[in-house]
Amino acid sequence: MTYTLITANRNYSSWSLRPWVLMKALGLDFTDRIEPFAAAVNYEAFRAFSPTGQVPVLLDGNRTVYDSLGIALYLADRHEDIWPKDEAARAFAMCGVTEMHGGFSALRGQCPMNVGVRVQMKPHPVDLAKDVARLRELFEEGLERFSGPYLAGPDFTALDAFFAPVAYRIRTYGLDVGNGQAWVDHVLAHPAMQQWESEALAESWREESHETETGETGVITADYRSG
Ligand SMILES: N[C@@H](CCC(=O)N[C@@H](CS)C(=O)NCC(=O)O)C(=O)O
Repeated sequence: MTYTLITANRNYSSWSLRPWVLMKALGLDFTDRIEPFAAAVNYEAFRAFSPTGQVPVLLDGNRTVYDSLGIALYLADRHEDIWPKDEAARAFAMCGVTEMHGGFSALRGQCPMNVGVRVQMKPHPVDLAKDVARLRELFEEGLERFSGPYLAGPDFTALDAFFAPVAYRIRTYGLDVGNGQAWVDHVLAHPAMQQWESEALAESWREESHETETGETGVITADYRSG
């Protein structure tokens, strides 16, 4: 029996992208089920399959595994290569994943993922500037210590998956991550990320609250969505 991974809109759903790209990049077989956002809040509808009323959710037989970090940890118990093998790289990856999961709230709040759109941003408030500086530091450290092209060495791991939505945000909002841009370019060119992006651009769903949030960050200079 294969897994079923339930995710939402490619264009907006940053938490969905994490396990999706991890499973794709590692070649794990799964049925890909999309539950698009139908409203600004989808709690009641999503409660039909998710205890938190949120996506992503992984179904493994009759077991429901939820939360992007819960899913990554569950998969790591069953499959090799979710974490780097090298002990130092593994420690770096685990700390980075948990830092992303519990932190970067200014980045998440002020730069919502909107894959197909480009924005000329207003000047960064202090909290966002701190998050961007920390991203730059983390990316540069990973690339320098483990020699790239991924954040914790030669292979795509959970660390890259957890920052994959950030790569789209960096491009959408033109955030400066210094030499960390090499990772952004590399991960955006990964076949799994290319697939996610082409599906995002083809989507015809538009969710007003996400669009409004993006518009508030500055001036929209391009929208590559064709759907
Ligand atoms: N901590 C959760 C957060 C999940 C989350 O916030 N998911 C959003 C979609 S990206 C959601 O389902 N929102 C419900 C809604 O928009 O109604 C995780 O890591 O999976």
